[in-house]
Amino acid sequence: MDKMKFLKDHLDIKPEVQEALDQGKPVVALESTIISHGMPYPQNLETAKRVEEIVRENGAIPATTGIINGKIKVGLSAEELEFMATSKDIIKCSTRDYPMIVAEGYNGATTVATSIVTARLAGIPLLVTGGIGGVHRGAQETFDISRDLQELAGTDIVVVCAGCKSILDIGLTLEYLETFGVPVLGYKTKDMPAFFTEKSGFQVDYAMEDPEEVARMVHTKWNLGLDGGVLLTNPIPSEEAMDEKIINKAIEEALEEAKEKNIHGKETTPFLLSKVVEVTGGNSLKANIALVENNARVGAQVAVAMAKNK
Ligand code: PSU
Ligand code: MN
Repeated sequence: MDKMKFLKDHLDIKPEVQEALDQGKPVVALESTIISHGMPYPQNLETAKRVEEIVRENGAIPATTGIINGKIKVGLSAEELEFMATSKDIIKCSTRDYPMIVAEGYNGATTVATSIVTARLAGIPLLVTGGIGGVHRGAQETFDISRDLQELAGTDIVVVCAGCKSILDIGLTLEYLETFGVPVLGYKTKDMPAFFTEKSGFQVDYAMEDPEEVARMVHTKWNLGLDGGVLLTNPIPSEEAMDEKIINKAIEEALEEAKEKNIHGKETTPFLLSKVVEVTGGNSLKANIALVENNARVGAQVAVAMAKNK
């Protein structure tokens, strides 16, 4: 089988993204599970568009990833973005689902894991998301560890996120990343953020003062032959952060209900996320949008610094 020919037929990189890549200009990859399964319409579409705008305002080209009719998209048109935001016929695509969705011509929303796979195919070294998946609470029993961590560990990429929600076991997630050699950086902070709040109670490995410092660190890693990803955690802006007690209570409630209903597998994360939104009456959605926008700004600035520092 000719791999090059296969990719030519199945990988659809938007011309402006390909042009930027050819010229060594900064590109920011973006995921689509947050659009199709992570936020309600119309906020999902508005946020996806705004995030792309912010990436441009900060000097980089946005490349939202997704799979439409089996075509792997790197950069979506306005119509495709709208499709990802409104269609009910979109599978949450993690790594094990990816070949099936492409082979059968289905639609797939890319998680962090498959956005990394897609960015790797296209040659994009930076991805912006809201929150990364990780080691779930009780993983000692369930073995529920997001594929996001493995793809991050095995790919030369920087993933910018606002930490992870405490629907996960943040301590175990950090241990797992340490085992796989993934540096966890804090953007202007030594505190590991917890998505809705600025602090999780855990520390990151290193605080980074500016995008240039991140770029220097990342290129040093790769030049040393230390292949694999870097996680840059960027805390939610303090004025947007949620009250820790309220959010923790919502998460506890969500976890309880998931247990009662025996929710498991790929349904777990979307179930917990939508429960939290329900329990907090939409306040968490507002915070979610603010932190994703903030990640887009920092991610684009880091992509610019990485393109300069090559
Ligand atoms: N965590 C969030 N918001 C999200 C997700 C996780 O706070 O939208 C999504 C991301 O797409 C992430 C995926 O890659 O869920 C992880 O799912 P799982 O735990 O099933 O691997
Ligand atoms: Mn899982």
